[in-house]
Amino acid sequence: MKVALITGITGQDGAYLAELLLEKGYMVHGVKRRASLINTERIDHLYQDPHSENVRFKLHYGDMTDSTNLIRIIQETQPDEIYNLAAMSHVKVSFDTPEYTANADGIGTLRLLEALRILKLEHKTRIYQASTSELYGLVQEVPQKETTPFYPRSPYAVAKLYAYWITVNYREAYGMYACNGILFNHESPLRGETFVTRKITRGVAAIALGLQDKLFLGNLDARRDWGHAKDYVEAMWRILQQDTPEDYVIATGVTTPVRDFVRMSFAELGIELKFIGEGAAETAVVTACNNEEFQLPIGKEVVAVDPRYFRPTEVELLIGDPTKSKTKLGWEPQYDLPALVKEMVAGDVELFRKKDVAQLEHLIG
Ligand code: NDP
Ligand code: GDR
Repeated sequence: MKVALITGITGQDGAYLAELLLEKGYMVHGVKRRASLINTERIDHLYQDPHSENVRFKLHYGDMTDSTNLIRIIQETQPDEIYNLAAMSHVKVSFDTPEYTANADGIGTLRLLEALRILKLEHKTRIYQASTSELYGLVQEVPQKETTPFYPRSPYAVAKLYAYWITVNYREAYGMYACNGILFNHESPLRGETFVTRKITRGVAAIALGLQDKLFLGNLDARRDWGHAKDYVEAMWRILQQDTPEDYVIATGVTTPVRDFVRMSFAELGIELKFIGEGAAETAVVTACNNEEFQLPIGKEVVAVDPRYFRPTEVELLIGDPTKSKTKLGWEPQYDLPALVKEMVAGDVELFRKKDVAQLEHLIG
């Protein structure tokens, strides 16, 4: 039985990847942080009683900022594959916590690579690094591919740039099977609530159900290449199954402005919008409501721009060229953007019907 270790298993991608690897027959170990509240909601359905026989899913307390702990977990689990998904992954928050972000996202990757060398596992264990389209930052080339120069635009992206290159360096210096997946934005109903897509689909569901008045957003002009996390974890696995270790761009090749994601999400519930004004003064009002269940008054302002969500330096345009991953990995996404939006909006409507979530204003997005 193959053994995998996933850092960041409690996150969006960790949950989908753990599910995939269990389906493939792996023993799955995950690193989880201690938190004052239980933070395993996304993976609770995978939990197996440690007292039962043939347990294939196990969690270990750990943190990317603690080398000794990572060494001990790797020594105990002796993984064939490590998926390094753990990170302070919010671009805007990284401007508030730059040093911590560098430590967890940048040096954290080095800690894992060094742990493999210290434990003499560098020729046994394959390692996947969760690299990001944020590396491309300020546009140098469109669409962005494996050879496009990097120009990071946030403390998060700079930390991930270090992680990218240290992964390449350990591959070249020590012959390790270490790879970067340069993944463009990928979303799902499990997406963290402060990333823009989930913030939008939650907001749309809450507004339609009368639980929220308005959705405040930042830069509506930013364009992203959005895919589905389920498709993207399949690519992670494929990257570690090749004969030779290489880096791959994973993307859909389609880019869409945030404004259109808002429009599509409201339209999913039969609510049509008109955007008025520009920049920080832009708003959106309801022009039609074609759903008996969700009755919003025509002319109601449901979206407004709040400059506090603007970033000191923004990434305006991301669009990936997935030719290499399609050709070499045989990877093909199953979801397009309309299918993603549909699933996310339906998921949030369902969620709000089940429980009254009154803490929306606490989201800092
Ligand atoms: P999430 O934010 O949903 O999950 C991040 C995970 O990392 C969580 O399990 C979190 O734990 C854990 N974590 C954070 N800090 C630490 C730490 N110091 N030590 C141990 N664990 C930690 O991210 P995603 O699932 O969306 O993304 C997975 C990875 O892929 C991240 O590295 C992200 O930067 C990268 N990425 C994501 C993309 C996307 O569009 N989703 C695109 C490209 C790259 P906890 O639950 O306790 O907070
Ligand atoms: P991103 O994702 O920064 O691309 O990083 P996010 O969803 O946070 O932002 C996407 C774009 O939307 C604009 N935006 C807003 N963003 C948030 N969060 N909240 C808002 O209210 C809002 N309004 C507009 C942003 O300015 C931006 O342009 C994600 C993370 O998952 C990273 O970890 C990952 O590496 C990259 O995707 C690829």
